[in-house]
Amino acid sequence: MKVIRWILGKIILGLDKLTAPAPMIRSVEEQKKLDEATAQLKLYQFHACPFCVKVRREIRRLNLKIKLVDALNDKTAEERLINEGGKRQVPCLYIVNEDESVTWLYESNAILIYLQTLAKGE
Ligand SMILES: N[C@@H](CCC(=O)N[C@@H](CS)C(=O)NCC(=O)O)C(=O)O
Repeated sequence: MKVIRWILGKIILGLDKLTAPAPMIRSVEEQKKLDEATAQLKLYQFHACPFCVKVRREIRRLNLKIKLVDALNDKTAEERLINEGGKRQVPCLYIVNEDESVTWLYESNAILIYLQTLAKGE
C-alpha cells in the first residue's frame, strides 16, 4: 500500500510539474498589497498529497506568497496542526484574522474559495 501511494505521489507530482499553471500578473502595487495580505498565512501540507497539490497549483496560479509547512516530516508542525487545528488532515490553511484570532481552515475547496476571494481583493 505504501509503495502504491509512493508511485501515485510521484505521478501526481510529475503531472503537476508538466502542467504547472502560469502565475497571474498584477501591477507592482496590487501585488505588494496582496503579499501583505498573505504574509500571515501558512499552508500545512504534505508534498505528494493530491489535495495539497491542488491548493499549491492555485497558489501558484494566483501568484500568492504563502509559506508552506511540511506537516508530514516536521513533527512540531504536525503536533501543532493536531493540537491547535483539531485534526491531522491536510491541506489546512493557518489564518491570522484582523482581530488577531486564528482560523485553521480545512478542506481544499474551502481553501481555494478563501484564496480566490483574497486575490480579488475582497
Ligand atoms: N476532503 C479533504 C481531503 C483531504 C485528505 O484526505 N487529506 C489526506 C492526505 S491526501 C489526509 O490529510 N490524511 C490524513 C493522514 O494522512 O493522516 C480535502 O479536500 O482537503
